[in-house]
Amino acid sequence: MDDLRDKYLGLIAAAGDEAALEDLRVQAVGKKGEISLKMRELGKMSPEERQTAGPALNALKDEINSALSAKKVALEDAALDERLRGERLDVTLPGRGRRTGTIHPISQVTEEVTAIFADMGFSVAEGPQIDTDWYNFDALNIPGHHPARAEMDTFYMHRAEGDNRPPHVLRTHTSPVQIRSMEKHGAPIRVIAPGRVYRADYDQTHTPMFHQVEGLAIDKDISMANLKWVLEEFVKAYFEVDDVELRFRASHFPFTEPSAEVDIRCSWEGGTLKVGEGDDWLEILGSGMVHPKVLQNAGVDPNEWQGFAFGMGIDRIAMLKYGIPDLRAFFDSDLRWLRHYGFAALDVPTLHAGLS
Ligand code: 2U9
Repeated sequence: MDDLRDKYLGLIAAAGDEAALEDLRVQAVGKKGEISLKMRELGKMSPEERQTAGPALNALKDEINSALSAKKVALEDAALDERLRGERLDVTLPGRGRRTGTIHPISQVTEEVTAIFADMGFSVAEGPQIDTDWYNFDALNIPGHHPARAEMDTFYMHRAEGDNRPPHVLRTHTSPVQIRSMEKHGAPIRVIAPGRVYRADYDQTHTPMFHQVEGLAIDKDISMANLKWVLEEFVKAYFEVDDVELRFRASHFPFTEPSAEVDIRCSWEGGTLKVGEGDDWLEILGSGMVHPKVLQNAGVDPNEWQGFAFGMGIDRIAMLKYGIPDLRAFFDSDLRWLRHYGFAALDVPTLHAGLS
C-alpha cells in the first residue's frame, strides 16, 4: 500500500494537465483501477486481515481522491493565470486609426449646428417623423386648400379600409416639433429641431428624405433684429469666419409674417466657397416672425408673446462647408465616399475646441 501511495501521489504531483490527471484517476480509483482491484481482494482475506486492510485501503483511496482534487484546482488556477496573461490588454496603446469607421457628414454638421445654438441658449427638441396633418399643416397656418400643401409633395400614410379620418403624413418639415414644444413648455422658449423630413421629390438637388434644422425663439419683446443677430452669429461660427454680411430678401411663408429669405455674401473663386467676401450671394435659409395664428394654435397667447423662427437644410449647408458636390451621394452608403467625407469618431465639435 505504501508503494501504491508513493506511486500515485508522485504521478499526481507531476501531472501536467487535466487530461493527464483524469487518466491517473481512472488508473488509481476508477472502477477497474489498481486500488479498486485491491479492494476486491478483501473478500479473499481472513476476517482479521480484512479488519486492518479494509480501513487502510479506504484511507488510501480518500488520500488519493484528495490529492486529485487539490491538483485539479491547482491546474485550473494555473490555466486561468495563463489565459489572463494572454489576454492582457495594454490600455495605454493608441486607439485604432480613423479608417475603421466614420461619422457621416450629416451627423457631424448636426452636432456642429447644435453646439452653436446651444451656446446661444437653444435646447434641442425632437418629435415623431410620422405625424397628423394638424401638426404638419393646420397648426402651421397651412389649411386644407392652401397651395403650400400641394407644393410640399407630401407622402401620405394609408388608413385602414373604412377609417375615414385624415391620413397621417411623413413630416415635410420639422416645424411640428416646435408646435409640440410650445404646447408642452409654453413661452418663453428657445429650441432648435434638427431631423429627417420627407418630400416626394427626386433629382440632382432633391432626395425624398433630407434633413432640416429649424429654430424657434419666443419671448416678450423679440424682433427681427434679434433674428438677424442670431443668424449672423450662427453663420460666423458655422463657416468659421470672423465677419459675414447677411442679406434679407422679403419672402412669404404661411407660418411667418413678415418672412425673409437670407443670403450670405460669398465668392466662388476656383470653385471653392469663401464666405464673407466677394460679389456673390448664397441663399442659406428662410426665416421670419412667427405668425400669431401659429402661436395661438400651439396654445401661446400672441397678445403676450412673439418671436422668430428659421429653417435650413442640413444636407445643403454640409455640402457648402465641406465641398460635397452631389446630394444623392449622402444616402448611397458608398464606403469610399464615407471614408473620404466622413469624420473621425473623436472629432466631436465644440465651440471651444473648434468645430471642424
Ligand atoms: C413654427 C413656426 C415657424 C420655420 C421656417 C423656413 C422659414 C424656411 C426652408 C429652408 C430650406 C425649408 O429645408 S428647407 O427647404 N425653411 O424657409 N422655415 S421659417 O418656421 C416655423 C417653424 C415652426 C412653430
